[in-house]
Amino acid sequence: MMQTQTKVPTFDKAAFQASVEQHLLVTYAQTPATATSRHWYLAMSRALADISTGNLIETEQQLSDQSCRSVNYLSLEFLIGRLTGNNLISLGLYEQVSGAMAALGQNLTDLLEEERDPALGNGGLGRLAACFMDSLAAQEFPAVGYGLHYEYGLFRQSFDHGRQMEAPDAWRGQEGYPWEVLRPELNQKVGLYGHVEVYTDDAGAERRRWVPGMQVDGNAWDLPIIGYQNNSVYPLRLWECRAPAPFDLALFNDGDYIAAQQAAIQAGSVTKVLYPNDNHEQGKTLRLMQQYFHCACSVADILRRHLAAGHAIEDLAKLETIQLNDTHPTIAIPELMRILLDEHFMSWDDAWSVCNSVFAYTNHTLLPEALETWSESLIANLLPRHLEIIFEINHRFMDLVEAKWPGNDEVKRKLSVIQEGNQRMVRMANLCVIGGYAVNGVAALHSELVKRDLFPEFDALYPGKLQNVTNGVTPRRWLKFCNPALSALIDEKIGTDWPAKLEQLSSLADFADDAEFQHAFMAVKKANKQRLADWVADNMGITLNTDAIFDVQIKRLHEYKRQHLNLVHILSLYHRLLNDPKFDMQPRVFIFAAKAAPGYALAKDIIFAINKVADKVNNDSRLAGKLKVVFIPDYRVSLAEIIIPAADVSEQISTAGKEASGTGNMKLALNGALTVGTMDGANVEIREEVGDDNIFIFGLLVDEVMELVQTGYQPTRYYESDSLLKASLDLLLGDTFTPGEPDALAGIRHNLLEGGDPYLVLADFADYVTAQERIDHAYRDKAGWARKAILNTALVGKFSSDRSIRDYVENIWQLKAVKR
Ligand code: 26W
Repeated sequence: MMQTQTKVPTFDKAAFQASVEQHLLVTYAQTPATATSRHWYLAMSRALADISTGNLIETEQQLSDQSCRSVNYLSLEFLIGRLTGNNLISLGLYEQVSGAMAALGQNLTDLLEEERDPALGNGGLGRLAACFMDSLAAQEFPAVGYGLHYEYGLFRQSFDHGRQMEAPDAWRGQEGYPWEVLRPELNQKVGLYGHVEVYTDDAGAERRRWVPGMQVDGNAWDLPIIGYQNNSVYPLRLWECRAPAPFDLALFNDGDYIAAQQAAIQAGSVTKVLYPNDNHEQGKTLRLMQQYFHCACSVADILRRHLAAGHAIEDLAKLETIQLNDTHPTIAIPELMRILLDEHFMSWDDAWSVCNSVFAYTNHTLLPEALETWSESLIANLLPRHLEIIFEINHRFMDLVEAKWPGNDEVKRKLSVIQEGNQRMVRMANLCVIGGYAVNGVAALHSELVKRDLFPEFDALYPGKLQNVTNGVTPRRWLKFCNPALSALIDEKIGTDWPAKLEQLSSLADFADDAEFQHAFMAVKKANKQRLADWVADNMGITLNTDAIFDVQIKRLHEYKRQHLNLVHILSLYHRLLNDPKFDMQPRVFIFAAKAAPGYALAKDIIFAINKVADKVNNDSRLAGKLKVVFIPDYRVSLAEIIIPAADVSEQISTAGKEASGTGNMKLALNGALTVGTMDGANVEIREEVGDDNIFIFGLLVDEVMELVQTGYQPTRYYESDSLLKASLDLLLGDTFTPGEPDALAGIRHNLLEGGDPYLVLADFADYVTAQERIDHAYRDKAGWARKAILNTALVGKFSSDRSIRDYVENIWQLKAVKR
């Protein structure tokens, strides 16, 4: 097949081997005789990082010299996953390095397993940021990612008698992470606390400035984002907070030495740990410190680059745009205003017009408990000058609202950045919409709901500001790297350009009915199922039948994602297998993986329940192996890379209107899994692409959900009138699954009945069961299933994050690609 010429650096095997051995000795104090696999992995990765650091510096220089417009992607989370294997693919060096290491007596696949996942994110939002960085570099759209260098990433999860336990995640290990490079010349100083000083400048004008109560250091760590076979390398710049030397602190604290040490200890903990909440906001002071620290370092670094390249501050928006990944970095808006006003002495209007054309904001959720608000008093204490600026922004905005809707106090109350009440709160999303030039949702349906339900007045006030950019995933990690067998098969059929041009997969549709291709495709699926089954056998001691349907639900544990709907369906299968002699089903393995926020009791109860049901079902000989349930512990990117290629069925079963997009749904479909899903998030667009015959849609639509809730949803009605549902839920009573511990699972049933079932599990149950029966029947037709699976892979090219990034570039950021 045709192949285009790719730019790959020439590889000098002997020099590379020498570099690895040099790192082994000099960086890790090992000889080939003493080195473990881990040492070899570290030394090899350092040797590779040496190559990419050179390219990083050269790319930076080129972009600065050529005055290229760039995007700054600000995110509190980048869930990058392991870098070494993926970077080898991007560098185009996988085969060569494999050979070079083999000659040193080392197996590359084993070495790659030594890498710990950098888990600097919770879930979808953090992983999206990682895919976007990959796609920016792949297409050479100038970009810098700005995040935090957490000492501990997302907690490690284990199960103790079925219950989630959390342990700290020291992702860098004792030796440090081999891909990161410290950039001391980029360090920043960040103020906190203190007061606002009014003074008279030389021209006699009254001015205001912030006098911080203390200062902390921001150290910059760069991780290389390596463009796919193009030699461009962009920085993912992660800030680490360090307490400054006590001497400085003592000054700031009026000589109170002990208090200064206390403050230093507090400052040292700002970037200690990633907050483990997903879609739930808690309002903790340390979290606001993290957010401000992140924004202060990043905005200062953006301005440093801009000014160092010789540009005027007034021209900032010509060269830089700042994308806010959800509201977590919102404080960057008043921070930039503060710098423009108080340090560059710009007028309010000039400063505001710069801000207004620099910032854009992505909304990732409509859940009210996830929309960030910060108490006014907390901000007043930590960031007094920023609060003044927020008030001024709001004051001027209220004039705009008054002009549009004269005398309408209700709309003012609704749109105001300040939420009134006994504790006044600052609404970060409102500040983002007012302070930026674009706002986007993350899937077509979600963006419509942002306009219709969340921000209708903003949409009227600023026509065109509210947009959609449908999410995507990087095909390099989520197909080429994680599914090498399928990738090789695709290469054979359509050539090797698809990882950078995923639309090309559509020509695979021509082979959907080709029996030979169907066999090859399903043989790959089977081998991937075996790889997962081996992992489960080795790590969990559970044997899986690879002829069974592998049915996968992998995502954070949350009520709105409805892992408990899946559970109640499993209970219904258990009930039918034991009580209905006429009932038959295709053998099925239900695979779960999910972390619950440590403070989310019901989510943890659902994990416990699934584990307990698994214990019982997996060992019940009456089921003749038809039903297995596996909850894989410690879900993370590297596990997703094993599970996704092995999936037959992808569970995307959120209550309609609640899942903004989903991205696991895209990865699973890309790897040939069939979706069972609601009309929610990007499922809607997946259905549009693959067609109704190749997806199993069920459940209430968004408007039906809303109407049912408004007219008074009564879950007990469903319970009373559906005997299968009743029998299934009642299995949660007693001690069927928790011998000696009766009613240990009853809390979930209670939540669904007396608790009102806030996510309408019972309302969707019957239709879900029907969809699952359709899956069961479809799987019996081997050729029919193969056809559907192939068409899923073939028809989801739209969901490449390369396309998402092009949408951002064309509709929001207005960047030009810069080739190296
Ligand atoms: C402040 C607490 C908090 C923490 C994280 C609130 C909200 C979040 C995130 C916005 C949650 C999140 O990851 N949202 C997910 O974003 C994905 C990428 O756009 C979407 O695909 C998911 O549907 C959405 O749940």
